[in-house]
Amino acid sequence: MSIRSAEVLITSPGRNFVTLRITTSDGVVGLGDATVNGRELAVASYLRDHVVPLLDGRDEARIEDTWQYLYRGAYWRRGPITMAAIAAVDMALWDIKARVAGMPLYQLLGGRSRRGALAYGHASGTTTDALFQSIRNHLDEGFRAIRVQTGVPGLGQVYGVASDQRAGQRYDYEPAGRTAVPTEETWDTRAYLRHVPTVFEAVRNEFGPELPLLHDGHHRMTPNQAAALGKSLEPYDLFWLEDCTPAENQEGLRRVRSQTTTPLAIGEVFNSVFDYQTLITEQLIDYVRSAVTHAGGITALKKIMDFANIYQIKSGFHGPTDISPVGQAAHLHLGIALHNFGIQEYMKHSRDTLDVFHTSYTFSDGLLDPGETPGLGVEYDDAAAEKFDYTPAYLPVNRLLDGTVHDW
Ligand code: EZ4
Ligand code: CO
Repeated sequence: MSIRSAEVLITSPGRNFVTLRITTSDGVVGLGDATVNGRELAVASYLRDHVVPLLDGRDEARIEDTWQYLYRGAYWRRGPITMAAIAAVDMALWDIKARVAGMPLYQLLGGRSRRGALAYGHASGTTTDALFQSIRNHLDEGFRAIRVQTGVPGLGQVYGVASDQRAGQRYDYEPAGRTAVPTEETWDTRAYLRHVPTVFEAVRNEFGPELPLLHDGHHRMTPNQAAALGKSLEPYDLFWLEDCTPAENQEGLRRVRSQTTTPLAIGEVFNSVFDYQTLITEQLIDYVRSAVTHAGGITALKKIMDFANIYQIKSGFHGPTDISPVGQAAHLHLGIALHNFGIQEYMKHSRDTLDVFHTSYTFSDGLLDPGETPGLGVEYDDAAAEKFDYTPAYLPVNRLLDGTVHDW
């Protein structure tokens, strides 16, 4: 058998997705996710113009060799676009290998290590009442761990917080609002640092000590500010504080780590094991946040996790709705098999998205399961996909009160 064709598929059921579909000479089909939110067409071009021509006739069984060929062979290494393109090829080849074997992919990755993958959902509110209601909705849906994001008094729209919680509105569909240029938000770190501990105190008082609570700082703090926030949240026993400082500077986490026992998660914008080298070997973090889609695929993410396992660092793979159901399925196959699985982010995809991507993973009693369908367990519905034309959409941009562009 060999690779007969590779197609780059773009669809936009509420938000944009780039998918690679590889078909073998025997007609076996594999899918890979290549979506980079807000920069989708760059990956599509990288794949179409520079990767697809190299795949024709290759042995689809040689996954490691193909990974190395695309990574080392390009000479230009790393970066989100390159690594998402490699990831898509890697996922599709694992999908094919498992379909040929007639097994769900997790069996080829070592088999089941647990009953299910603990998931967390995203609660948010501009007010305490709205936040409590959002948490209750998630508990009713079966979530057993919850991320808490909150508005900040005096600021307007804050990314990660649905602006209007009525009618179940969700923030992840808002940035896909399809504006020609990004919307802009205003940020004040001091106001945020004063407010967040009061919110966690209220949530603990209302929901008790057991519920695992997570929080995302979205790279907005300096190491010193992050250390202060970590300390002030210690009484509320967070499961993790995510992306507390800008991700480029690994050494910055030393200051945070030495000052607080609040567990730290980082890495959703990372795309290589080298982005984690200091963080892992110095045990500066507790959770790896990478997505299979942005870190070079299953092959690469498994290596990061095996490296992390030596240092008792666990997984917390990035699972927002801009990771397609193909990428999310890959997280579940890897997560169920890894020894050092921690938790899986889970934002349910929209009905339209699930009409395009038919999934076989399940969610019950707080746990996700990849299911028993051979391969990744996702089918792409071309007829449904064609109904949704690509439309540019951007994540927002953050500015300080004086107008300075800030991290977000
Ligand atoms: O900003 O998915 O933890 N989740 C997040 C997400 C990311 C988006 C980026 O595309 O921080 O909301
Ligand atoms: Co995040």
